[in-house]
Amino acid sequence: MISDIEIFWGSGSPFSWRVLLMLEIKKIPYISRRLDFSKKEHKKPEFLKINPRGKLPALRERNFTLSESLAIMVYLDRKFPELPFFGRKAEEEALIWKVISDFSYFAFPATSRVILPIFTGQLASNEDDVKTAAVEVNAELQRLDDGLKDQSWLTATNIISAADIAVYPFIAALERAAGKEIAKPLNLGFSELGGRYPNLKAWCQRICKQPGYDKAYPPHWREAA
Ligand SMILES: N[C@@H](CCC(=O)N[C@@H](CS)C(=O)NCC(=O)O)C(=O)O
Repeated sequence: MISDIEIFWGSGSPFSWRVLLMLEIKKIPYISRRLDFSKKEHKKPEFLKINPRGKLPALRERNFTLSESLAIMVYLDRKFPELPFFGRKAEEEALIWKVISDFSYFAFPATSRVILPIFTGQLASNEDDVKTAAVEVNAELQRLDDGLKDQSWLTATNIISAADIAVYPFIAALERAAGKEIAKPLNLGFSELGGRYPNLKAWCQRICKQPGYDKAYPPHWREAA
């Protein structure tokens, strides 16, 4: 199917991954525009016209441009309502936003304090802070694990939703970061997610089985496993 939806994204960006997962799972046709962080393509004037902040992801559909992963997810869900990712009923939509808000306010700050220094080679100078943040991250992972004890998805709907897609890339990034050789000696507690958080691991595996998961997976993660 021909599409006018262009998606600008970067490999390994959890925010980009949210959008790509949604596009693939909902089978929304799109034109992929991968930008290379190492070449600073996201800071070039041409892209700054689409997102003046120079951040990925972004969407362009003819004259309409949009940044912010959650806003893009809402836009796509409205345009392609089959398999709704933001629920059908008021209660469902509210609970999906509750999970996303919880994650954004309580888990994301500590999560980024762990993953950024590890992925950007700045662990040595931030080791103490990474360890402190990891304590907070573990508390949040425990909450998620407890919540998944009796349900398959992060909200009690019996289908995958935007809540799962918004949170998953960060959990995958945490597991990958903690499993890196340089991070292993710190024993951050989530390099083998399933050992401590079996419900969360099972949820990750359910997401991995979603259609299009492989296509959305960060390509450079495969190249440098
Ligand atoms: N709140 C934004 C965050 C976007 C963001 O921070 N993207 C990162 C990649 S994960 C980025 O583009 N960083 C490049 C830079 O800041 O130079 C969203 O949800 O889309």
